[in-house]
Amino acid sequence: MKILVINGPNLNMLGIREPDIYGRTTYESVCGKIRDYAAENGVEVEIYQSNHEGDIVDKIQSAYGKFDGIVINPAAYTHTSVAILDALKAVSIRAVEVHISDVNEREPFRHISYAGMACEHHIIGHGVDGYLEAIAYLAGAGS
Ligand code: CA2
Repeated sequence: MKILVINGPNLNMLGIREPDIYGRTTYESVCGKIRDYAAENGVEVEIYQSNHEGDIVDKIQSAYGKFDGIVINPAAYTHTSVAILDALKAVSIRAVEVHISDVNEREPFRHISYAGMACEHHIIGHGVDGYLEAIAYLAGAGS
């Protein structure tokens, strides 16, 4: 099974600022955890991060026919991007939405998720372990 993990804007800053919200694990460490977990579970994983909406759309489109699942944390684009929602719908790859923080307990503008409307499962507020739970879900369910 091949899973593409996509992270949106500023997630490359993890562990550097706002540790009270996003924890102290750096982005590189999160990527390491994801790679280790995937290898232990026989999953092939590619991790992608971009600060640019169109690049994320391009990456989702390029996954068509190549990946069995997408784990996506669109970060701030979660709450604004119909383009990312449409791209996820267009490729029709099983997708899981991850948020490190509990967006539903934060500002009202974080309560809407466009990308989430194309995802079959949502892991919200479980910290960076949410990425591993998402991989476990995709690898376990329907594989
Ligand atoms: O909780 C999440 O995973 C979010 O997707 C993170 C986004 C935020 O806009 C969403 O509402 C919820 C923000 C990612 C920015 O990450 C930072 C990391 C370190 C320092 C500052 C921002």
